[in-house]
Amino acid sequence: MSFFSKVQQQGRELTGRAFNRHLRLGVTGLSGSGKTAFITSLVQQLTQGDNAANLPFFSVVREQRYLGGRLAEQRLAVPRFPLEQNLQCLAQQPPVWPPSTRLWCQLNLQLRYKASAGLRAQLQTHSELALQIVDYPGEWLLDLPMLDISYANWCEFSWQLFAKDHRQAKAEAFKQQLAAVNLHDDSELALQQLTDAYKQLLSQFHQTAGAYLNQPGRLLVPGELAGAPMLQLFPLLPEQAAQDTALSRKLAQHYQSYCQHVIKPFYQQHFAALDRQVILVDCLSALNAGYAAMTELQQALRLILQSFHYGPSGLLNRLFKPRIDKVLFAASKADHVTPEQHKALTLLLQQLLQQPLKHSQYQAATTEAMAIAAIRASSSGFVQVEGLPQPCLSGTDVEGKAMTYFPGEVPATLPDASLFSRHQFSFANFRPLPWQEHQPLPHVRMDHVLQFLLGDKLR
Ligand SMILES: Nc1nc2c(ncn2[C@@H]2O[C@H](COP(=O)(O)OP(=O)(O)OP(=O)(O)O)[C@@H](O)[C@H]2O)c(=O)[nH]1
Ligand SMILES: [Mg+2]
Repeated sequence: MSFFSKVQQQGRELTGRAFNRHLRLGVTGLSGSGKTAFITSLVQQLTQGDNAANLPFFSVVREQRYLGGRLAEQRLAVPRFPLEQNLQCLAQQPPVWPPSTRLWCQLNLQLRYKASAGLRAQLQTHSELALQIVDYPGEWLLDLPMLDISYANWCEFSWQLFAKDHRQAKAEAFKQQLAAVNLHDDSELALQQLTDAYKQLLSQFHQTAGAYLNQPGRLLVPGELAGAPMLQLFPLLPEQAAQDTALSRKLAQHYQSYCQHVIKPFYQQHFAALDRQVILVDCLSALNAGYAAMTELQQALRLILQSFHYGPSGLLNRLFKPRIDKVLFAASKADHVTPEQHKALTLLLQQLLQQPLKHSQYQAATTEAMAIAAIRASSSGFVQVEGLPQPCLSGTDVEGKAMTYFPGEVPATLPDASLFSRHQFSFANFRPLPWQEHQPLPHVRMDHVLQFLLGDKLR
């Protein structure tokens, strides 16, 4: 794109922002929390599912003022969110979930509607809202907290984490390898060998249910950075990091470069200018994984959420310092439990987020919490047990076996360690329901999601 058209496009974005016709939606969540499924569903609902029977709570649709959504053009150099490929996965027989995200990508939507009242309703046949959504590998999100600490502090933090029950045994071999290392050898070969060992450990953690905090994220999903020297990065033992040696100096340098040249630009490009945010949390998988997983999930969310700016967006703010004015906390995959458990799931999510929510910065933003399924993969009903109706779910498990069962209750408060020693949660995963292209995707509460995120902008 030429300099002139780039400036023109940025100008259009600024004007749109000033007049509130441009909205950047941030979809935030750890790897596997359901970001890609959420974006796929949201876009599909806005472009093909826009009827009142499918989205009864979305007022612009219910009031028959929604004229439709279409994918807008975007810069050719910007990777595009693979909407069509994701929908193809879901339309396959048997259907499969869209793959995990390996690179960042973006989608622009143009929503057309009739204004409900005021000057715009009288003067214009229709109004438009541009919606921009970005997707990225969840692993990268966990790098944001690294910006706030030094290399030595990161080593301290990492080894405290690796001492936890669900990690300790796995970290032992790498710990021993480090303990025997020559701290004066900062050669390429030594660095690469240790990085490879750490990378292996990170992959093991990544496959451990409930081990969320794996840094640096690019070591797991390097994207375009594969082979870059600053990815030679691992945490020395804290007492080693505190010494001024060739190895600790080199690693501190790589850490600095990683923060400066990878995390900061990623943050500035994709997160610093968000208007609204959805934070997806997969509470049910954490419950399945046990107490240590729940605490680590809470810690990860607290660290991540410190990186965002919240507050009302006045005109000047909107132009020069966009702030997030609405945040939706969504417990994802609510179709893994029966509907009467959704209330408890929402309460559990609120408890999990209690610390970040208490933080004063949120008080300036409007927040809401709900249990949702971006793509519903089960249907709910009742079976008679000893003459009494008992709620149940039916669906197909990942191996293709049909199941009808009661998945169990969701605790409405954060369970303590003793509950996990007495009880094993086991909320199962489902294969997506059979679906035909151009039909609305089945969901739970995506109409509430759309109303909360976009309702006021489409009035
Ligand atoms: N039943 C059900 N499962 C879901 C839903 N959304 C996501 N899933 C499951 O969760 C898995 C991960 O979802 P993704 O959307 O790929 O998660 P992500 O946050 O994009 O993950 P990364 O790309 O790795 O960061 C899917 O493969 C599904 O198995 C949902 O609404 N209902
Ligand atoms: Mg994804």
